[in-house]
Amino acid sequence: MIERIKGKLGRENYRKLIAIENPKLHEFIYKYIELCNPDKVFVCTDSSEDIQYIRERAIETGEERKLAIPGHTVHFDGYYDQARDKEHTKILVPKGVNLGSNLNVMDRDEGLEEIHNILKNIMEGHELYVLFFCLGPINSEFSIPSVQLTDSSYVAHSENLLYRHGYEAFKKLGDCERFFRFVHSAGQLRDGISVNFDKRRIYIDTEENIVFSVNTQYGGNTIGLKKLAMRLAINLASKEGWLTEHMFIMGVHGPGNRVTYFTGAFPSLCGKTSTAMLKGETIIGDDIAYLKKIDGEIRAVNVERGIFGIIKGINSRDDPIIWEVLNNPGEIIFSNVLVDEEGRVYWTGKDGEIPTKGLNYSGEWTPGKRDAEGNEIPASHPNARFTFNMDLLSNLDPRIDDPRGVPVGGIIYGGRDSHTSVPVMESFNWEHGVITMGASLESETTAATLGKSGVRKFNPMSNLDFLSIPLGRYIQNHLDFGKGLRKVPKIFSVNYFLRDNDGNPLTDILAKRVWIKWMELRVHEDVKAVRTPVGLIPRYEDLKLLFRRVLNRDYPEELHTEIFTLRIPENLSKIERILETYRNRVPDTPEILIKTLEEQEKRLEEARKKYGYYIPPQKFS
Ligand code: SPV
Ligand code: MN
Repeated sequence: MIERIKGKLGRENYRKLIAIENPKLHEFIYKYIELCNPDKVFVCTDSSEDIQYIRERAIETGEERKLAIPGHTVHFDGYYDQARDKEHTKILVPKGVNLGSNLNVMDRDEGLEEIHNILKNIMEGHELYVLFFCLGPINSEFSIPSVQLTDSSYVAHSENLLYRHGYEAFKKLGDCERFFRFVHSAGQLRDGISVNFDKRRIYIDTEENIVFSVNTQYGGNTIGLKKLAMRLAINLASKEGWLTEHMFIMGVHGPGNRVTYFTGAFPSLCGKTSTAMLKGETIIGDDIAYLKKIDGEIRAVNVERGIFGIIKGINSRDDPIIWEVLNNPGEIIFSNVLVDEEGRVYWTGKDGEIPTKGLNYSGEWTPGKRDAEGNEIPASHPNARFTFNMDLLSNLDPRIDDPRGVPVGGIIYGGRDSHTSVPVMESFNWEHGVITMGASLESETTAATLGKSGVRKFNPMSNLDFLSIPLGRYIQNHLDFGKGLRKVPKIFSVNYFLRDNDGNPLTDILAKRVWIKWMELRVHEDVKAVRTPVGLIPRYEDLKLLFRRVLNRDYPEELHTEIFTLRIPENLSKIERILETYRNRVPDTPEILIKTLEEQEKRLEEARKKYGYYIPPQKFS
């Protein structure tokens, strides 16, 4: 067998591989070379020549095409392969293990058998790329070394932009078992696009820390180090006593040059990246964070080094920093946007006009084009994305690669909620925040996952899609995490999507710049807050000052009253839904969760008796 594998690798690649003295790593790589049977194998080290080779392969294979601006390329995923496929993403569970009904699971033996059958000879005629990365900063207690096998040059190229290179780190590490493993094949391709999407499978084996992904190209299903690694890391973190979260990390700049770090968990397409990118602040990460308790404080690192961001709605006014990057030379992969004959890209919400013809994820496109089901095809998919390394950003926080991470001052939970929560609120304490804000998070579904958009869904910590441990245990881990700290971070909720009775948005997109500054002041107790039955809200006078200072805008008291009115019926029905879920569908729910929600319910009932169903904030001051 080894001779056959050596033949596929060739001398140079074999040399690169054995320079890492790790038998477990070799065993894994050889096993899947043998099974997938690619024509040849390329081992990508951290060298610029190897990284350049992957870039070139992405063009040669047709998975990417060059665009007009130097460094820019475009990739198209298949028409039916435009988002995360939750239905076919499964955690493999050994017999006798029960992860509860909130997770999509499958018997491990059956899953492994099925996926190994699909993988057999799947790479015939393809080149396999072997890549090494480090999740989290290099040389850090947060680091998780990872190896990716993929026959997609687009996936390999994306990962080279999105993650810290880890070949040298693997070499230093030598013989070790604590590393993540990913096997991906795009399967059969036509014009550079996966054709067998009906056999798309993403299977997660936490026993051996391997994720398999086949017959798909969409990044959320294929970029092993992103959401696939996240499932492995949630399981590992639970065993080792830390947290893996669907969170951005940002530095918020307060008075006197103070920088306070926040993490924020939002479901996909709910303003997570745009918050992390707010003007005047600095970014550490926009999607995934590892959190550890170090010396009595919570510290966080960005697992990634690049952004796979949603492009819809990016314009020069609301997202000036990303806009600048996207319109200048630099290494960027656009996916599922519209491309015109001159190689310029367009997306929904971009400044200017969308042309009347071009190429998109459905092929040649003109307005009014319909798909096989009769649906009108937009110029650019709502989940179209850009991929770049964060070095292109002018607002990159200098501590991005700090091996000790940054101290967390505040944690934010946000969702897409048209009618219940106020725009910004602070919890009474850690437990109250974890339970009523994190564990009770609901959000309307978006185009980031396959299926209908706009449906209100329970999504605790915005992390439900990625859980690989029982939900009750996951929440208990959060409750425990706040114990034994010198300084406990404050927990906040935000809601950018509040609407009036006619369905009109109540807050402007720029108001989030004010909410974040208020939260920063609260972390340091620089302003007071108003106690309501559900949490602490801002005082009118503080927001008035901040609106003036941050946005140079007036902030009328009527607006404050409208957006901070406590909506009792909506809050009560939310608690009812959440309690129903935890009581009936989460067998290992911590008792304190039920108790805390019941107490909140009681406070709401009492307030209703005293002040009515809709209570303006002045009543609580
Ligand atoms: C998300 O959907 O939460 C993303 C993109 O950040 S994906 O990689 O698809 O998960
Ligand atoms: Mn995400």
